[in-house]
Amino acid sequence: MANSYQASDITVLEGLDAVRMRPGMYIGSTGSRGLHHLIWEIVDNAIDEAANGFASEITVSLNRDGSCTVTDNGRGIPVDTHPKFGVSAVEVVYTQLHAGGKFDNKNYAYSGGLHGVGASVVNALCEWVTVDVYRDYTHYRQRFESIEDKKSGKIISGKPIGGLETISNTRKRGTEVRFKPDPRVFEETSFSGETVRRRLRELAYLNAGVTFKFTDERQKENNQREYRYDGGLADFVGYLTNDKTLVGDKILFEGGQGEVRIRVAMQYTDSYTENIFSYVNNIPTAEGGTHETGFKAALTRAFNDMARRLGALKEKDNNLSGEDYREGLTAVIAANVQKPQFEGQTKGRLGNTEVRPIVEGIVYEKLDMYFEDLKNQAQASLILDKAVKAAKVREAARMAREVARKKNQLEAAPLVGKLSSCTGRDPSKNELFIVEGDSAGGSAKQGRDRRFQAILPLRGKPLNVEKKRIDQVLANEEFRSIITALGTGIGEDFDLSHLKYNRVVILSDADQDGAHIRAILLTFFFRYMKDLVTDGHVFIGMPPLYKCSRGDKSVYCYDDRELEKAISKMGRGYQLQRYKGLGEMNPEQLWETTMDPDKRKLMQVTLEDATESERLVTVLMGDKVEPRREYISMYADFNKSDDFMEKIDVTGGNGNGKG
Ligand code: 28F
Repeated sequence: MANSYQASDITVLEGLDAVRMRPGMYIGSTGSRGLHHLIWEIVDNAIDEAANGFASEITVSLNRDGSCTVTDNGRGIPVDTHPKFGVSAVEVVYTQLHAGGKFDNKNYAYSGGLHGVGASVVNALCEWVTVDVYRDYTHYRQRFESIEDKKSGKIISGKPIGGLETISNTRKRGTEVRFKPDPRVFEETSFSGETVRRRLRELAYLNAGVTFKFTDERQKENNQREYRYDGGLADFVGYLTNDKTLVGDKILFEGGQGEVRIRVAMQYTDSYTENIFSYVNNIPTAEGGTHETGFKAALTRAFNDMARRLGALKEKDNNLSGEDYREGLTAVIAANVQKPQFEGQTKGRLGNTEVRPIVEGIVYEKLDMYFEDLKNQAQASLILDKAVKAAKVREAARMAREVARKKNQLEAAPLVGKLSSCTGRDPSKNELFIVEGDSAGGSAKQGRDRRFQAILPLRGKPLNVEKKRIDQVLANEEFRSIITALGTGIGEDFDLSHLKYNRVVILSDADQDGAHIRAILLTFFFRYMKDLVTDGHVFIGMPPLYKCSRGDKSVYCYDDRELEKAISKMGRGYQLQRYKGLGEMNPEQLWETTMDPDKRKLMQVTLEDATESERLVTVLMGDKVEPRREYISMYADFNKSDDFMEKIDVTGGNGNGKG
């Protein structure tokens, strides 16, 4: 049969060409996240060397020629000839998909997890790769290229160019890998310095004592950063809470059983929200998973047992809920699992069921020991008092919701009154525009497509929820109308399946007030409806800043760059209108520039970096004035009013139904 495979075909297929044919299988996408996975793959191998105790410093440089260089000061990849393949271990590691040795325990195939696909996948998707090994007082080098065969037009991926060369003697030790992503694979091949810098800082927190050095050769100045945290996770929670008022000391512990290891750092603060950041093998699990549920179950059980022991709970009292004990808690949970299975929309949830009971056992035992210790009694009472108060407030809030629900014919009337709902009944098609100001709300109501677009005008600035308890949030008219309109409930009651609108679009002016209202609404969604954000339902509407017209020709410009282009195209004698606010546009203009799915631009809000977003929400919206003033003076560029947006990782997207 012509199409039967011989053994050789299978090895060829298994080769790097298979990777280039279906890159998404190995790195998830060929967009920005997939591009940056090339860096994380190589950095992972350097971190392995550090985790095994052989390296202490890892450097990453983004070079002017578009390549990236990663180095470590470890033992250096072995250079001896591999018995099975007859080439150096370096060549094996970079040309065989399932290279043996230290990488065995990583799940290679893109089985939902975007991780541990190995260095050879990086090689397959790059124009060229050079590997320098400094080992046994000798400097070796091997080069690989992906070249297009002129005759057949086929590309041979990651081909070794010559063997492993001996360059010179050296006293250096370690491995240096330089690689240039292949523009024939990636639409965009320029790395984001900010993305790399933030991830290296996070890796430094997760790998105590290892120095991470970052250089962005493409920036003129201020392009070097160095991160090293000897306190590891303890320093991480310190960073996450350093703008909050602390309650009690840090609680630190770690443990392991079988193939699972867990490290935990906890810090209570006087804020009302819980911030738990969990990781598996250094990979953020924003959607949680079995390690996180194990941790939460143990925490609830340990605190309820302690509450009864200390008499804070009487025999007849019900247990307090996990939510009560987690109010004001910032915690980092770092699990290490041999064969992690990642699930969920962005593969950010750990699925391994065996992990939950192991983590629950370790965390319960460690917390029980910690609070048995006499020196921690004071802290125990602080946490219990907070939890008892939180339970009372939660009960009050539940009553408030009950009352609201019971009277919702009356109560909800004014709220629904404010809402101009749409005629369509299919949530997957419907959109809710939350519009700043009545005049803009009026234009939006008239300009919209009422079949699938609902309008909820906001009167003035809503309450800043960062400093408020849940009952105060529920008491606020603006938020009550949003909660009622969305239909999901909030906090513990939140249920995404009740969402009435697939897209929630924040429409506010392009000025400071607009940015502040956007920030408050995003804080509210981030704190009380986080899955609305992580599930990709929250968007920022982008009204035009200018209208450039000449004669009967007119162009809407959405930023200064577009304006310059429009002006240069129009030449002299053009008219320029600067839109100060949405209210200045008539319904027709508002529709065609900002609401028409075929013409508008929406920015989808994603929580790429939850830790950073969390800290920024605290700094900007928290009640400690000093950090906010210092932050605003350092970072906010008032001309670019979306400065805050940049920080919350609003990733650009057309959002007109395709995204
Ligand atoms: C910049 C990226 O890739 N560092 C690495 C090592 C060290 C060893 C190793 C790597 C054995 C045969 C699989 C050295 N000596 N940084 C890196 N450092 N790989 S990758 O071994 C590879 C395995 O093939 C190493 C003794 N044992 C292991």
